[in-house]
Amino acid sequence: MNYPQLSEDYPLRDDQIARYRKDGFIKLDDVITGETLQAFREAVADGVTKEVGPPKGSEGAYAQIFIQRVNIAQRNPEIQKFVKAPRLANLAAKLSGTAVRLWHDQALFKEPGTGNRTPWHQDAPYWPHQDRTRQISIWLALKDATVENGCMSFLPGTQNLGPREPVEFSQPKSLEELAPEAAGIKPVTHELKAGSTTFHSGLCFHYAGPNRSQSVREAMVVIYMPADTL
Ligand SMILES: O=C(O)CCC(=O)C(=O)O
Repeated sequence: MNYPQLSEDYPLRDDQIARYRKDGFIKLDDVITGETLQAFREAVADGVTKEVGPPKGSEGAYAQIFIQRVNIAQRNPEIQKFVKAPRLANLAAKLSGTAVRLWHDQALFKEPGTGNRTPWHQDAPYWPHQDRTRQISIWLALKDATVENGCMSFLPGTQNLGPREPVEFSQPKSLEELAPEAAGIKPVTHELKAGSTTFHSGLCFHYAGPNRSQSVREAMVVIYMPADTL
């Protein structure tokens, strides 16, 4: 089936672009909606179940944070159709101000009970690129993301601090240790209804809370890098 929404442009405003560049993140509502959202969610949920089976519970500290399926779209044509949507790539390009290409995708499912807090971190320090300033991630809520089930929080302006050490998720560090200059900056927490998104810079510090709800927190993340990345 075809989903016309995937190739239609989202009505992004100039003030939203300016806000992303100032803060290093932005919330955009209703990026994927209706039957397109339903099909995207089903494709990812089915794909994750096929790859990992039913929830297994804890397997060490990292596994307790979330079920992570990196590049699931490469293994699953149904998911690929959504991950490669021009609507998503065009938003990433306009916000970051550069032509982009797909870097990777990941399904991140935080299980109830075992889904611990995702520690404060930046993304780009984990990546091998020469220039780490312009990567951008879309975090799409496949189901409503709330404080109770582990939505994301961001530290505005921290994309300007430059890359810090990559954080070992099983041995989290405090923000004071990672970025003492960020003391006093207030985190912004974004609950999202299904189909809404946050976009964040690969250098903006962020974390997600634990899942204290009764059901899985389902998110799909699509990460882009500048087209000329080496
Ligand atoms: O979903 C999460 O728990 C963390 C996601 C994250 O860190 C990211 O998308 O960069």
